[in-house]
Amino acid sequence: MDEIIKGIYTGVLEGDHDLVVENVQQAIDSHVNTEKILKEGMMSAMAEVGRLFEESEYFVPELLVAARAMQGGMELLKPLLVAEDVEPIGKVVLGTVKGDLHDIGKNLVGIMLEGAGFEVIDLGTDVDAEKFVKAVKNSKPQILGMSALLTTTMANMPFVIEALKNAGLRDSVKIMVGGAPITQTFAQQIGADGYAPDANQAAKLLISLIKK
Ligand code: B1M
Repeated sequence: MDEIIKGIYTGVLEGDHDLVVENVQQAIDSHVNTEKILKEGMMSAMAEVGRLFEESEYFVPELLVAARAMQGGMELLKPLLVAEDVEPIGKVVLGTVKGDLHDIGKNLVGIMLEGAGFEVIDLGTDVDAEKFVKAVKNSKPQILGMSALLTTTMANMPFVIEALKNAGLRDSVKIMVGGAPITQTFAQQIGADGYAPDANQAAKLLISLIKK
């Protein structure tokens, strides 16, 4: 691992926001590939943070500082990933489901979708069915994207789909779901139109859904 990527990795792992920001900026200035910064620097460190949490070596405070450090790096990367001054090819309403506060993956999906030319309306985290329905009604997106990181909160996804049906809006949007515990089988079981395992695939999936 080269020094800059190592600095980013260590910064996320140790929750050192300044170290991440400093090294991401250096990586950008040195024209290091954006995907390398994201995957080898930040995402692999976050996977290690998750492992340490599982092993009870890290606790919630360590997760929080690691997340803050990663968000700092992502803010610097965002302008490189987002398409500017282009006519949007579609509109997406995005949110993390009720009871779930994890937003790094969802934010990354949002950035990649913006990069692919979509207008993204981000409802944030802990979004209940009523708020999703209201956003679909008011903003009329072609796609609704739901993220969940907990096995407990993924169970809230079907309630959103049910609420859309009850509001007579289910056929007006395609539904994409994702997040670490979500699988293609789960997506099919709950009646979603698509599942993407990561942010890159999410952009590809959306383009194919919108063409349908
Ligand atoms: Co939490 N947490 N956490 N956490 N956390 C996990 C998810 C966990 C797996 C850790 C572990 O045990 N190894 C575990 C869940 C276990 C389970 O349910 N099976 C867990 C737990 C238990 C908890 C708490 C319950 C801990 C507690 O309080 N005791 C608590 C719950 C709080 C709540 O939400 N109500 C909690 C809290 C937190 C923090 C708030 C401290 C913090 C989040 C901060 C934030 O997001 N702003 C946090 C963190 C950081 C994590 C880990 C370490 C990292 C998550 C992350 O950001 N990954 C995580 C362990 C892990 O993932 N290895 C863990 C990086 C991100 C880029 O990946 O989010 O997977 P990811 O997103 C990917 C894909 O999943 C996909 O694309 C993304 C990019 O490629 N994707 C989509 C995501 N959404 C998508 C939507 C799509 C398509 C693709 O379409 C719409």
